[in-house]
Amino acid sequence: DIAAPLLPRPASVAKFLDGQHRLLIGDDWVAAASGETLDTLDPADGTTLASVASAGAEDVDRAVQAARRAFESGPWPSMPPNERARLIWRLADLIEANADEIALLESLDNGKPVGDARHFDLPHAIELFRYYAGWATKLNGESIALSNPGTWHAYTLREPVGVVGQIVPWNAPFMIAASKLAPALAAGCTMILKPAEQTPLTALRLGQLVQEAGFPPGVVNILTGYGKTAGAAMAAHPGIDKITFTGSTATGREIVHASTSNFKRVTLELGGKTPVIIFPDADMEKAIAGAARAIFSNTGQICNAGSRLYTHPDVFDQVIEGVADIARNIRLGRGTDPQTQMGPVISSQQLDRITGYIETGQQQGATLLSGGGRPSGSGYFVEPTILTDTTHKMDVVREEIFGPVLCAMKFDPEEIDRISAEANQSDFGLGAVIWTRDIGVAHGLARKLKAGTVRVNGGGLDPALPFGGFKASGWGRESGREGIEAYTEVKSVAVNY
Ligand code: TXE
Repeated sequence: DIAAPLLPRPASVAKFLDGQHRLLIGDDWVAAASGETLDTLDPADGTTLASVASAGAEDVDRAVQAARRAFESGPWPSMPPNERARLIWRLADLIEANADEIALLESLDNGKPVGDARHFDLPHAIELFRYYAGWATKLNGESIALSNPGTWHAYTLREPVGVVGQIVPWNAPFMIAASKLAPALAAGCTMILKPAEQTPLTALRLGQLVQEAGFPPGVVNILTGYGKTAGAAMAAHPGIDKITFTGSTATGREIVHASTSNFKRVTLELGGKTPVIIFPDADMEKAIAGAARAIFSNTGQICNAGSRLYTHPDVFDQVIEGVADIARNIRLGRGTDPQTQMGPVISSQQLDRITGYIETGQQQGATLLSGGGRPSGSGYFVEPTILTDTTHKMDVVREEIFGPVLCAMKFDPEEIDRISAEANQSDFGLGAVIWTRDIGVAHGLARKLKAGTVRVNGGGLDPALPFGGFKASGWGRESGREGIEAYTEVKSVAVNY
């Protein structure tokens, strides 16, 4: 069994796990109306970590009422923005003070290496709260220059959209929850957050910190529960004004259909199939390490994981040998073990899905260059895997695998248009990565790629940078100015003087 024995858990984490895990509705932690619970598992060994309340339609209804009261008659939207900003900043401070504990909980629940949670997910989440705390006082409308002015003038207001439902996946639970809560809070919305059933724990810890920070009751409500019950009830509920969702394209489609009940505003951050394009003039050492990181970080469970590698024929062998060498040396293990470089995937379903893709890929003609195996044991582990001889006809190249599986291809170097055409040959359009020292190639290609984010030579993630996708990768953007404006309605006011 490759999962090392469990390390002793710090007292605060053990206490949290042993406690009750209920729903935060208004100012109270309550059981689900049905009394039902669901178990969250440790993906490193399949054992139960904790049981949490499993919310149903009735609980969604109660949470909507609490959020509606807080929005219509509570102090939140009418609170001076600088006071809202202070509360959001206080929440960031509390998260920072508890970051070790939250990172460990995230690692236990999701399986990711605790160092990744502590040094990537948590700092980014904290920065998101601080970045958006600043926006609370800067959300302006405009004075409008009319095309046919008379004795009147006009301006726009940006008002909070209202009660927001936020549905979060399991791959980066705390960070993605932060990316939805922070702008919604700054805009003056009230919200119902639903973490994924596989990873409910850090959202519940966040709920405790929201209370400790002193947010008015009902501003943040947290419902743990299944997608088909709690999530679907949120998407359909007429009392919710906006849904923001990160997850699969199929579920995104269901949410869109359900949300037409009252024409909710909808923001969707869905799947991806990010191309990584390597030119021969690139800094090869960095490009190879970057290509490996892009697909193996978080065990490949990243919406913009670099799952399609396009390499110039002259450096193809060097690149894939380099990436394969890294892959063979990645240390798999339990996320809470500080030696671990790659944790398990989230669930037995995801494990079956990923190994299924690796098999189908080979049946359809791909060559397994490295990995492909499942280490023995009860955890949901899969080796970092590289497939070559892949083509656009294969499922592994077209569909999101959401695991550590790279499809390596050569691009035709004749013209830049052909390279972008191949990279764009996908239903998705979330991210794209370019490695080159030629600024003409970099900027020229960046314009041609149909992707919400283009990274050249390893640029990263930032709260100020809009994030989202073209095509089937979603609707709208999170982060940056666009990310907070998505939580507002624009109102035009015309005044005859
Ligand atoms: O996702 P779902 P799943 C992709 C990835 C993965 C696949 C399946 O390809 O292999 O999705 O994962 C809630 N109404 N991504 O099935 O179903 C659910 O409870 C409302 C990409 O786990 O999309 C959870 O909170 N909500 C991705 C959230 O949706 C519903 C991250 C995500 O679950 C619902 C995760 C419904 N009918 C998976 N059904 C990314 N873009 O980063 C489920 N949910």
